[in-house]
Amino acid sequence: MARLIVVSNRVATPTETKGSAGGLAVGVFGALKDAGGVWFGWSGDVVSETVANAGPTLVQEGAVTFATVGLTKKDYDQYYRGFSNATLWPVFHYRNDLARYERDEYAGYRRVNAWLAHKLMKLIEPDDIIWVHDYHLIPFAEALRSEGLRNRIGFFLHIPFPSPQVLQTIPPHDELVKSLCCYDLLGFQTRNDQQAFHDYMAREARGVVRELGEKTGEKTGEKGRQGEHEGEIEAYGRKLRTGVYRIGVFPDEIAEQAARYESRQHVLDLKQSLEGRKLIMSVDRLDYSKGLVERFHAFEQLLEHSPEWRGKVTLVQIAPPTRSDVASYKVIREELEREAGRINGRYSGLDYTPIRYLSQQYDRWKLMSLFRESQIGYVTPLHDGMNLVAKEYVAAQNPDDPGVLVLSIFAGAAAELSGALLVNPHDATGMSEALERALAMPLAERRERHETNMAALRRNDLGVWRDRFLRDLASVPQPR
Ligand code: GDG
Repeated sequence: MARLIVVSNRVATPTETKGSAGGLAVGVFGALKDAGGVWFGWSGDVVSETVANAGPTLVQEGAVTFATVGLTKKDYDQYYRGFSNATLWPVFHYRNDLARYERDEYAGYRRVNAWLAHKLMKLIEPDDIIWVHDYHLIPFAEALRSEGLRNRIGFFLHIPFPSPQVLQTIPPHDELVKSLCCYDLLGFQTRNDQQAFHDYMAREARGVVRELGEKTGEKTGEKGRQGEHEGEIEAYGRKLRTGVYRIGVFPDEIAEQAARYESRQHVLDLKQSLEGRKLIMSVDRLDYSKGLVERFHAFEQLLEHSPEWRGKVTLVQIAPPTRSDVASYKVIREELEREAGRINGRYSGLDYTPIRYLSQQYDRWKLMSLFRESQIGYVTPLHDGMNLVAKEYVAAQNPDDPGVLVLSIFAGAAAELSGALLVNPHDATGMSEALERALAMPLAERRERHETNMAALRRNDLGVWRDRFLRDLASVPQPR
């Protein structure tokens, strides 16, 4: 069996792969453990040039080598904070209004990709399969190819792929797409994202796009393949495959842990403090793509238009800050604090605060047990590649008395979770109506919706996502 090399902007630490950090790290590590190999990327540290050049630092854990490098301040500013998070992230989430373009940041982005690729070259063996993750590393395969590498290289985009006109707001859009064509397999979260890429390839890059049709589970006998289209592209002198691979979770493990933590002190404390009120739970990295302000406004409308709910329902929003040195993240944080304060000022009582806004990180299993305790999972991003919180919320419910998922149509997860109440995050009235409907939903309907969602999660769990991608990558012809 070929070894696997995983490349991602950040590398999980060996401890994080043991369970509590998050599903993705555990899922990817599972594949690495089976095949043996290397997990390569940035350590998360900003270091001097001498230290950066001395890397990578290698840590061995069984058959897996964790190989990490530090970044200099300049590299961090240009590659990570600049082009990745102040250009690509906003544009790929349809927020061109928040994006900036600086030529030297783009140059830094390409320089760091080339430097990382050069560092990795020494660790690659001839039959290794290379799996690169996310928007920070679009030019990575091109850099490896220019060092002469012939191995199979796949890329999975965790975030949406924008429509061609939106992508074109990034001045070097054509170079980025040409770089993507140096991969052998491109994986997208949804059919929409894949289609947007195909549209660009056909219309702007004048490539040949072949839709190879929909794979059905019946034809292949495989789990979780329904609705997953395959494509083949010929462009810039290369031939590559595209596919839809919807990322999932391990639902039974989450259900088990959420139930195990149910009687812990933090849950009892929360229950006591709610004094019988209904609980709406939201958890997101603090990011403008997650639609937090719009969500607060819809909750405010519920209190405004349905006075019977005042004092009877609490929204807990957990939002650990991320990328706080990027200007637009400071703005969203201030706006959120202001809006939570304003709404609470309007509707609080001496013993009631409608929104509890917690700007901090919580333990993963604690979060799952809070999900289980709540009546509504309120997940309303403006754009989201998949949104794992929606899936975790479903998995954490008590099947005998499940909560209701209120989910944005703009989350990739909406294509699978047909048992959710789907909402448009730009429609505050529609969202507040959905909240009301969820709060009053009879048990039989809640159970039915939950079963539908759980079946979808089991059909396409994290293992299915990972194994399908790797199997498809292994089956593409070896590049010449
Ligand atoms: C990107 C794409 C795509 C959140 N707060 C805490 C915490 N979390 C965990 C959640 C979940 C993860 O972080 C967030 O994943 P999401 O999928 O919701 O969103 P992104 O971070 O934006 O991820 C997204 C994903 O990649 C995977 O492909 O689905 O669309 O944007 O697991 O539970 N975990 C802990 N404490 C917190 O306070 N422990």
